[in-house]
Amino acid sequence: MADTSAAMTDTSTAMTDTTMAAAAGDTSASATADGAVAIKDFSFTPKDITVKVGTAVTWTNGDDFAHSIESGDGSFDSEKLDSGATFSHTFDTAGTFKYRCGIHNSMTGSVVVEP
Ligand SMILES: [Cu+2]
Repeated sequence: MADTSAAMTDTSTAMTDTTMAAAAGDTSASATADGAVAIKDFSFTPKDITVKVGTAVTWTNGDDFAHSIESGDGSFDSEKLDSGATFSHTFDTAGTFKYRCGIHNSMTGSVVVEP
């Protein structure tokens, strides 16, 4: 009898874990678990990325030219990123954060952080 009770408790725990795993790993959802933005051909891909609060977004410069990340509000600014360099920022506040390349101002993108 005691074993049955324990098994039921375990099932409940497992269901909770499954729900959390689905939320974090479901690539069909609009928000991604980890944010990755490629810098290539003078553009950010994806140009607009949606992540959950607490997610780190990493930019990787795939061009042969230096780029940088310059946020609109100064909350996340990178150094000059040479070819192959990366820059990460963890977004702890929900909202839409526009940014651009500090070297090529026509390169723009945004990070949408969902609560
Ligand atoms: Cu640039």
